[in-house]
Amino acid sequence: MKSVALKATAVFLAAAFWAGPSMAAESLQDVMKRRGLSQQDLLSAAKTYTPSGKRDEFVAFSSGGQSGQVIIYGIPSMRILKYLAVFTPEPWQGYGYDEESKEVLKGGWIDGKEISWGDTHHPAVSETNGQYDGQFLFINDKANPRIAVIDLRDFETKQIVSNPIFKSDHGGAFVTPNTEYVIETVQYAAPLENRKFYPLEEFNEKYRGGITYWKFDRKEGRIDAAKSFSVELPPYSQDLSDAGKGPSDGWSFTNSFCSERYVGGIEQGRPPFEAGCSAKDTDYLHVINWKKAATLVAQGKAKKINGHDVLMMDTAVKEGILFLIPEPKSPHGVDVTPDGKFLIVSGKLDTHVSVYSFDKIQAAIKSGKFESKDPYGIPVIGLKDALHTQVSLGLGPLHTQFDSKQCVAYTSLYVDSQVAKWNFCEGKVLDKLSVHYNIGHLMTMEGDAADPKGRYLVALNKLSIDRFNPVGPLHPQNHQLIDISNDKMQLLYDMPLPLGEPHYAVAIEASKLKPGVRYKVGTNSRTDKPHPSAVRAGEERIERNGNKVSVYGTLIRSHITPEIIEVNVGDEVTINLTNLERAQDETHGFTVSTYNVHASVEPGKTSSVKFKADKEGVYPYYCTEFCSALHLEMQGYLLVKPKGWKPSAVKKETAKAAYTEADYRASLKKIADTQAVIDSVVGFITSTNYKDFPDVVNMVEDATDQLGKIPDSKAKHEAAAAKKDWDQANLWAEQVYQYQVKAADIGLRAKTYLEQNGAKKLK
Ligand code: K7E
Ligand code: CUA
Repeated sequence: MKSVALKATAVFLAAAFWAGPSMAAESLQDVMKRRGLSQQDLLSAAKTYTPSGKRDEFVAFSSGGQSGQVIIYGIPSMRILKYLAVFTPEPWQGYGYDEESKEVLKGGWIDGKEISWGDTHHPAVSETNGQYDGQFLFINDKANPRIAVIDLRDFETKQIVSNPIFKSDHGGAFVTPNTEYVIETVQYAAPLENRKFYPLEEFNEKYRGGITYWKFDRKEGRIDAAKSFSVELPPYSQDLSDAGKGPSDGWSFTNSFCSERYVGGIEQGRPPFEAGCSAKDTDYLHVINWKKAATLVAQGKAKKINGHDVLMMDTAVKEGILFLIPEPKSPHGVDVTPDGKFLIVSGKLDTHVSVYSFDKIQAAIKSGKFESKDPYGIPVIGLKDALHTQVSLGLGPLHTQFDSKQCVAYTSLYVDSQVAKWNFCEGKVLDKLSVHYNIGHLMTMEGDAADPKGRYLVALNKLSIDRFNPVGPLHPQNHQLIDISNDKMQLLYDMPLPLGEPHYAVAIEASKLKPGVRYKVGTNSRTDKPHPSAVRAGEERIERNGNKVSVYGTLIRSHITPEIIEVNVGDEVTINLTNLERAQDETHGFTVSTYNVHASVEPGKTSSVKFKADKEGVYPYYCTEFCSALHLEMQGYLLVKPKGWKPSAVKKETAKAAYTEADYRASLKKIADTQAVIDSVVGFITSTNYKDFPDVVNMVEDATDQLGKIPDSKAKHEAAAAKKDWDQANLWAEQVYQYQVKAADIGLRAKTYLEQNGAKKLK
């Protein structure tokens, strides 16, 4: 309690010092003048500023680009909330440093080799009836074709699956309206068989594109690889995809570029890829009936390639599930409108966006009206027969997102560095806003769902050149927040994003996310199952089996049980730790000096770290999260004994008596004073309707836990005092005080919470 009093005194002194008459508070006008702010700036600030303690309306999940992670931030505050570990080891979360997460990362190994990074592009939130449900998040790795599954109940990556037949991807992750499947498409064509070499001269015959439909098992919260399948596609550089919804549910659409099938070779005197891949005026939009494809696969019509079901092109054509439509010109992305009636494709090298009508496409298919076949025999629907309208928006149109207002869409213009607001039903431009350099994707709130929420748009700009304080040649990315609630778009805020290039992002209403704050005690968070090595208080132990040492320990403020681990050099050591806390935000971290392990053990979680104790010596271990006043004391020793070491070789020195009876009396006084504080806090809490606040109920339980440990230590200090063993008496009295401090700490937190959240006094 002394520290609390000291802190209060310091704050008081500081306030007295600064509040002198010469330092009168600045008025709003003063601040505007001093910082050079306009009325417009103030309006923008008012639209984004989120006061202390207030939360955001939307939560964005942004791809972390080359970092292989996901970046989570709030809208409109643009405050970063978390870097979520996905494809790349991340020490804070213990990701790649504890055994449970290593298993997840291992799921993404390819050909038995570890891959410790990813190039994330497109996150997707799971959907129910085409609407974001806030349960899961998926994201792809373009470099090493993989998809990750993140559970939004705890914001942890649960699974990584690597594509069995692709060598790169881009068009992932996109979900079907009920998240039956997660879509992933090839980017750069290659032979589908693994470890198969064909020269580029055989590109047209042996190289292939494709689309994979990963079956998602919502109950398990995992992709079911065995029930997933692919459709073989021509080597056309499939780009992005989108799933149909509403009337177009059951179909998926994939744009492409380089349908020239150009293979480069500037070394042989041929024009480079960029020229050869953009020679034609049109590429192909792929139209696929995935529901029927799934049925065909179930009927055994797929071929096994690398042990995976692939519906081959000839089968797909024969069964009438695969069609092409010309699309101008080197397009990037395809976006299905919220009503599912239209698909929008932008040609990077064309000023137009093309709006295709799903009805017209279906009519052409039904009547067998095709203008030609591609070299692989796939029927091609005439552009005119599928088009609803085309609108000229500007230079370098890329991606499209939707508003809550009917027929209103926003398209990024890469070359013009603008956002175009337009009406896709009537085909007319409504507004344009200049953004900073080279916008790639853009994101509206739930803007690719069946029921977009409007309000805000974020421009994901590729360059940030002169926008922020310079940090060297490698610049952060720039996410610009734009208000779209009025007819005219209004730029509000620039946020530097310093972790890889976020290609795409999705934003969900914050109220749809309800992540937990603790696990059921003893949970392996990566499998969502009880951890076999979890223990409860009192069950801690160390077991040896040959040279394998298993530690079953617990963490609770402020100690690690066990506090000493003795092993022999060469032993294989596994330390399993269960965090027994129930209080929110009481995470303990764990590491052992120089053994390159780390775990983040949130309340209830069980994590394990494993290493070979290959060097004799003394290695401290400790808790890495500042969890309590005695956090620094949350420590222990790993003693790695050399071969042949014998305890008899050491002369034991007992510590000299250091404490006196007076010390013991002083400790008892301190305990009594602290108890008085605790009693007053408990009195306050129980005089309110605290039971209506689940968070407080948890804190109270936690504090009660701490207090429950006191009688044992109290009996010990009293017994020692009776024997006049003042050392032992003092140490156990001190332990009583520790439990009190932790209880008081939690109690005060609960009291503050009640005061701030309007708890009522009970009579
Ligand atoms: Cu950069 Cu969607 Cu991969 Cu466009 S993608 S910008
Ligand atoms: Cu537990 Cu610090």
